[in-house]
Amino acid sequence: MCRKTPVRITACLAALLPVITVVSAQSAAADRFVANLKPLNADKIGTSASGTANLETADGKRSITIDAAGLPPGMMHLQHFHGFADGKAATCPTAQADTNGDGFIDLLETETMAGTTMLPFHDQPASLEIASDTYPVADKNGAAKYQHTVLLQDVEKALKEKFESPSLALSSRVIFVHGVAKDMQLPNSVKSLPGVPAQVTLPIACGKIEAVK
Ligand SMILES: [Cu+2]
Repeated sequence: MCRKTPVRITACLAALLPVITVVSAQSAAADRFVANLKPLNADKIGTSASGTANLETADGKRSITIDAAGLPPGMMHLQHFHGFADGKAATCPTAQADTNGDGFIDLLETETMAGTTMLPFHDQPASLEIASDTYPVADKNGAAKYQHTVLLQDVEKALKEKFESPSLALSSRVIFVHGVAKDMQLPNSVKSLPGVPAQVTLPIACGKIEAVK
């Protein structure tokens, strides 16, 4: 029982403190997004890549974690979110994306459904530089882990300048992981960016980013 003596009042306040802390933690809930990465071109490349991406905002920073497995081992893999500058919803390509019918869904064939390469997941996402040697490297078992935190305002500013995109619009983006071994034989019909071998850009996994409620 709380009697009105100074000592008792302090004890009563102390008993209330944990309740107050819990309430404030709930009101500051972070926004979270996930993408379940599913294999692309698996039947052609002989490995089935998959994984999970988590994107979480707190205190003006966005932390991104991508755990992938089944990747071609012992090599670096480009990974980005792709989307449309006008905010139209991007989707992962289906078999219909293989417009030249060669059995591969190459980078250029993803554009109708998934838009263009926007935000890279390497050591400097806000640079928006696609060419980098700091993308994650798959270990000998084909597993790769990426963890990075960016200032939300830096990324939003960069995307706005390059794409005139009003916001991150994460729910309208898809994440791609790319790349097969450089000595893998691919038909000439598999297209890539100018000057970049198709082995580097071939999509091997894709996942739509979705808000976690
Ligand atoms: Cu990409």
